Order: sequence, then structure tokens, then C-alpha cells
Amino acid sequence: MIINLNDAASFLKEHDNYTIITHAHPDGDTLGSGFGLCLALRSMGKKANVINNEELPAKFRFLDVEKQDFEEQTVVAVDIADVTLMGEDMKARYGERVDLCIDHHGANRLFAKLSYVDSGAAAAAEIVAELVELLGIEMNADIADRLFTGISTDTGCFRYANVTPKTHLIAAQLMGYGANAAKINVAMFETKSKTYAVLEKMALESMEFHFDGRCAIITITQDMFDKSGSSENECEGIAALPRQVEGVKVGVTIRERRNGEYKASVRTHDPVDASAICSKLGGGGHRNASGCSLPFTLEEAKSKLLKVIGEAL
Ligand SMILES: [Mn+2]
Repeated sequence: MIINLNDAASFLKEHDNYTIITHAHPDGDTLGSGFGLCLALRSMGKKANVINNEELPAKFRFLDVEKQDFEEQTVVAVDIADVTLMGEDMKARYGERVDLCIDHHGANRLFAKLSYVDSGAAAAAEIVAELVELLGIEMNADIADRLFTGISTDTGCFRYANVTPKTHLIAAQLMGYGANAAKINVAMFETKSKTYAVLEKMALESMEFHFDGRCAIITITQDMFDKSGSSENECEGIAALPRQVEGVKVGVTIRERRNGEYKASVRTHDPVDASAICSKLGGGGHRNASGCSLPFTLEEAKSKLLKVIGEAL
């Protein structure tokens, strides 16, 4: 059932012993909104943990909070548009029993008992910031750092079209409560591990152009992960690279998974709709940033993508 922001706030007030779950290959928003909500609930005197089925990427470890000991009663999902995005373990454990989903993906599949979805919010963390205010929770620097990280990362450091005046106002308020914006932005956008830098170099070497340079495709193979020492949980930033090339309307990053299947991240410039491209292949997401799974060989995956991209262009 779809609920409004007030209902979501009431729900959080009325329940306790929270398990907050994030999506697989966690990014700054799912983690920032998850850990921010966790600390906010604790400051209301409630018990709350964030559960992840994988180790946090090193750059996000500063968001982590110590686990509490309690019997889980209420499950809240943040920034998760569909159960398939939870990862297999988490989907098996929680897929059918999410009580409340807080999300900003227009394509949210409404898998939770209650869903609050604001597709106008730049980040799930923006929604959590609104909930904190609505609940009358006193914001502090620890919560503010986490929510700021979510907003900053999901907006590419406030550069993308999803940024609204409200995004800036909320970010400004978070800075007022002590969020260390400069430090967070340097850590998120100006710092890369050496293993990632080597992977990025290989990824750029793989770049190829189609449709008179209007589409650029990068391919990352498991072999590249092995040779660079990098891992899938630090490669999110690569998805932004192909679209950075002048004239490119559709930037695609195809990533080989451990099981030999492929996943594509599609980034577009307006008017090309990334979510329309990906939904034709069973995926989805946002207008300028979407993804889909491609259980095919690399050649097949590429030709299926090129076909729908050609239609979109
Ligand atoms: Mn998000």
C-alpha cells in the first residue's frame, strides 16, 4: 500500500526493534539513509540496526554504526526499488517481510507492506531528512553526515538533474547541523583507491563508440577485477565515465558478474530516457541512470543493448 510522509513518520513512531536493509552493491545513498535513519530511530529511544549481506566498501565505512542486540520486529527498506536488488541472501530473508519501504525510485515495485515513494526526491536520504524533521528528532552531526553523504553521492555532488531547490535547502540544513560537507565530498569524489585507479584505466581502454559517437560502451570483465585487485563494490564510479565524453547521449558500462552473466549500467543525457532503454531489457531505474541484467554472452548482451539504444536514439 502506498502511504504519505506523515503515515511513514507515524509508522516509525509506533514501532520498534528495527532492522533496516539496504540494496546490494550498496552506494552512498542506501547506506547514508540507512545508517542515518538507524541513528535517528535510536535517538528516539528505539532499537535499530542496519543489516548488510556484504562487507561495506572501504570508502563508506565511516558511515557504519555499532550493532545493537535485540529481537528484530520491524523491517524497513531504504533506497530499494525491488526485491531483486536486495541480493540473493537478503531477498530470501527479507524479500517477503518488509514492513515499510522508503524510496525515491519512480519504478519502485511496491513490494513492501507499506511504501513511501517520492520520485521527486534526489536521494532516499532527502526523504529520511524530512522524516527526522517531521518526527521532531533533534538532528546531530552524526545523522547529518550520513544523510549528507546520501544526497551528495546520489546527485553526483549536486550536479545532476535530480537536484531541486529542496535538495540544496536540506543539504544546507544538514551542514548547519554539522555535516562535514567538504570532507565527505573529497572522500566521495576526489579520492580513489589505487586498485580502483588501475581498474579505471583498463575500463577506459575498453571504451568503444557507436552511432556516430552518440553511444559509448565500457566493458569490465572479471579478468580486469582480478588483474587490478579491485572489486565490484568499488566500481560504481566507472558507470559515469562513458557519458562524460562530448557528444555521447547514452553511456553504457557492461560489467561481468562472478557467474559469467552481465549487468549494464546506462547513463543518459536528456532527452534520452535510460529507464525506458533498460525496461525493454527487464531492468529499470531513473530517467538518466538505470540498469539491467543481461544473462547472455557478452556479444549477445552488447547487440541487445545496441538494438534498444539505436531505437532510443
Ligand atoms: Mn538512491
